[in-house]
Amino acid sequence: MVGEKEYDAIWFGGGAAGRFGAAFHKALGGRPLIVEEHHLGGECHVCRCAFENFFSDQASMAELMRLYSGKSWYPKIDLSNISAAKAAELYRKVGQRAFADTMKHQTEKQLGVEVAWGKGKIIDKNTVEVNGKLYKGKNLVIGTGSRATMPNIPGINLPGVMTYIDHPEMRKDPKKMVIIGGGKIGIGKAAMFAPFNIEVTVLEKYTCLPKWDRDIRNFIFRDFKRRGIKIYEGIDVKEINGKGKVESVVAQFNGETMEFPCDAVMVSIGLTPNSEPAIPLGVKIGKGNEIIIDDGCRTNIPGIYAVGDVAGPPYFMAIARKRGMIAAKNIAGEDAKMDYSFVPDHIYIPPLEATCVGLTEAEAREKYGDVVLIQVPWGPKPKDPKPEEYYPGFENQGLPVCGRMHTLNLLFFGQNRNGLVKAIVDPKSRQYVGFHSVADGAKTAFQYLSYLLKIGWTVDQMANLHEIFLNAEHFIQLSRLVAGQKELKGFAAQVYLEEDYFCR
Ligand code: COM
Repeated sequence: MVGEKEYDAIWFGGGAAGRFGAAFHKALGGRPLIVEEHHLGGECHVCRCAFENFFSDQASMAELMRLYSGKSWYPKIDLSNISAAKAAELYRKVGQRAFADTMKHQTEKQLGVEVAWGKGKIIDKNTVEVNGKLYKGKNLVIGTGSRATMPNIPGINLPGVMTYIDHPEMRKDPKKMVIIGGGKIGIGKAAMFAPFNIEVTVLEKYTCLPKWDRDIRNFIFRDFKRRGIKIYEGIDVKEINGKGKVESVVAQFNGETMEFPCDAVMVSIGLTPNSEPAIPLGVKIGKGNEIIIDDGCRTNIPGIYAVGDVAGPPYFMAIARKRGMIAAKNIAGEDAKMDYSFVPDHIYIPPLEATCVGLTEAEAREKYGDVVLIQVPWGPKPKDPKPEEYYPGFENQGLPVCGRMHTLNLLFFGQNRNGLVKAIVDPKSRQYVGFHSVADGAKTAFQYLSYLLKIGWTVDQMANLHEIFLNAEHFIQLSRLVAGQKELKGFAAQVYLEEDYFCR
């Protein structure tokens, strides 16, 4: 049976890219149809952004209870029975459904975008079949997302091996978890599981968080060391062992074989685009399984677009949504282009978050020579100060981070756990070239900071903004403190005690 309408575009997949793209397309006056089997919003509310937000909030609670327990007026809190599986269960029962309803309501009712619910089959570039009905479209937009990349090693299919997709499905709390892969997913998961009394070890083949600023990396890994999260870099995982379920991970490290006993494994070595449904159309596929697109999200076949993760990195929701928007504009006859400059990045590391945009200090030094750092904390870092004790110079160690923990950090986070903020400035132009933070709540500002970087925002312009003090990222007030200087000096960097954060 052929539907009576011809749509301007069939959006194959209603994830972040397809949902936003179709909504934008409709707003532009087009006739979009989304084809979606499961939920609008894709994996976001099932196992990605929304779920991670919820789960890391739970992990933050647990970590803060541990930190504050018995201090000042806080009662002693017994955390021996806390459960990551229960947190996941709550989200499964309430959060997933609530988000799914919201997406559906917003898309279909509020925005009036049509959705054909069911498993779609692409017949040709103008025809998609759903539940035996044929839908016709002038254009086809593929937005089928990505999946976790799995290493081809023995034991990978054993029960107990998970990816981010299975995380909300946890039914039991593991005691020991090995995380394979120390990218932003793996490092985030490590910080999320550890507060639930799970012993976590991260095994990374190369370097953890290689693209992040050194100070941010140092902060995270120092904090991991203190919390007992072990990290191995340069380690090659060979197999996962177990009789009927995961019992250990075997790896080569410094020429030796090592075995890591565990009852759960989280695989986080990367993402693979789900380009398979589009292959019969003849679209070009890249080495990473991604559909190759131009900067207008067009594939090599006229009338076929690809948006979101299926078109390859950067794997970031804002990029997915924007690819949808750009495809919609181009279908509507514009000539719009993606702009991949100054894309921020973010990791939940409960109880804090790491966020960055622009150049790292090393990249900025290479490009601009000497750069100015506007940073707190700065100066020498005391070795393991105790909570609730005054240290001379402590004011310099304890400034940043508001949000969830607000000023409590200053008193309770003796071990310098209260985050850091760092702006990097080219002193000649007085323009910012990078912003970095470990904080709580600063990610909101980074959405706008990325735009300010793009337009060449200067220290002097920043000094003219209106801060609401206290705030999570401090860039306005810190910049104002130095903006009067004819020759910018900034605040010097943090002096780290030489420490080795990694297992050897
Ligand atoms: C968020 C998914 S839950 S989407 O980008 O709003 O569709």
